Amino acid sequence: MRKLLYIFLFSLLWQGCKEKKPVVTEYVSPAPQFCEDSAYAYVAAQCAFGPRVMNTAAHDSCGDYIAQKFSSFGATVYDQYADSKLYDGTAIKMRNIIAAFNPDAPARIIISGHWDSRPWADYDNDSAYHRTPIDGANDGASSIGVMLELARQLHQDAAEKGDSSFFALRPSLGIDFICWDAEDCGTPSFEAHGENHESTWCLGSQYWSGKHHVDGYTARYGINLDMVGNANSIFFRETISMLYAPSVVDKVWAAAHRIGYGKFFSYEDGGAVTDDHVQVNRSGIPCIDVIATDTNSGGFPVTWHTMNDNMKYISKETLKAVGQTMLEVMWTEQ
Ligand code: AHN
Ligand code: ZN
Repeated sequence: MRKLLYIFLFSLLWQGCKEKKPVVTEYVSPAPQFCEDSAYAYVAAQCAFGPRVMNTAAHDSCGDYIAQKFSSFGATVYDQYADSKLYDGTAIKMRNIIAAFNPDAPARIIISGHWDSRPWADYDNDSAYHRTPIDGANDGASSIGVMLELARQLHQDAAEKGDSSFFALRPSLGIDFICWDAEDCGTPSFEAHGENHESTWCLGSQYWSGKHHVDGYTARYGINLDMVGNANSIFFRETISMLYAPSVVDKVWAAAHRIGYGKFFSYEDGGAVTDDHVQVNRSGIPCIDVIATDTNSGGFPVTWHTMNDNMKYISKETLKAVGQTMLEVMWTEQ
């Protein structure tokens, strides 16, 4: 009898101990792992063509590469070819590349970035290079590199997950990766800036905002990526994004903080930037800009519009922080 009592008391004690154990609630993300090595390889592959300046063979070949990569990952690729003019009247041929996943789904999300590179290193310390085109490893190739890796993840997910794949679970959701052309050809600083200076940037997205790639196209929201590959990068909340799409800023910043990349996504306000997201907003779709600020200078990345915007300054850590955050946003979307 006494033995039973001891067993009873002991078990009470035991239960008590178990209950006092601290409850560890660790967030488990539903998203797959973004591979920064493959994103890095896609950035390098674009740079290997040479500067992606309109009306050049390097540009055209790289456009084919990007379109082919997206289609190899199972996307439906739309091309938007258009004519435009530089600040000085030079005629250019542009190509926006839109890679659609689950193309017939009514609820769509845009993830975008520009694929052209700046024709002039007009902020290089050496003025001898001011008219030389740049690699644009960060300014251009980094966002497309991240987007290609996101597309590869969707493709892999579809191949491996079957009935529980991303789109099987979200049949009415579609994702469009939009690669803008002719973003970075705004009037160079060595020329007098006319009064239409602002409109000399973002020519590809300007065209798209007037004529979407699909009639009647719309999307829930957009996230534009710009300069997401350099070391010493931090992302502030950009002013125009906060005006037109504050809930999208909240969504993306919360996703980053949830998965441990909070140090890259600061809740401080950045300034307003003329970028492709402005054109997406203009066409009625709320869109934010995820654009880097240099942690040391507080301005654009130090290689911005210089000959140093090359692979030497690309950081896998920054690519990973942005790419994993994007996967988190996608995989927590209903
Ligand atoms: C201007 O400098 C006017 N806008 C910045 C947009 C940009 C250029 N992003 C990359 N290159
Ligand atoms: Zn630029």
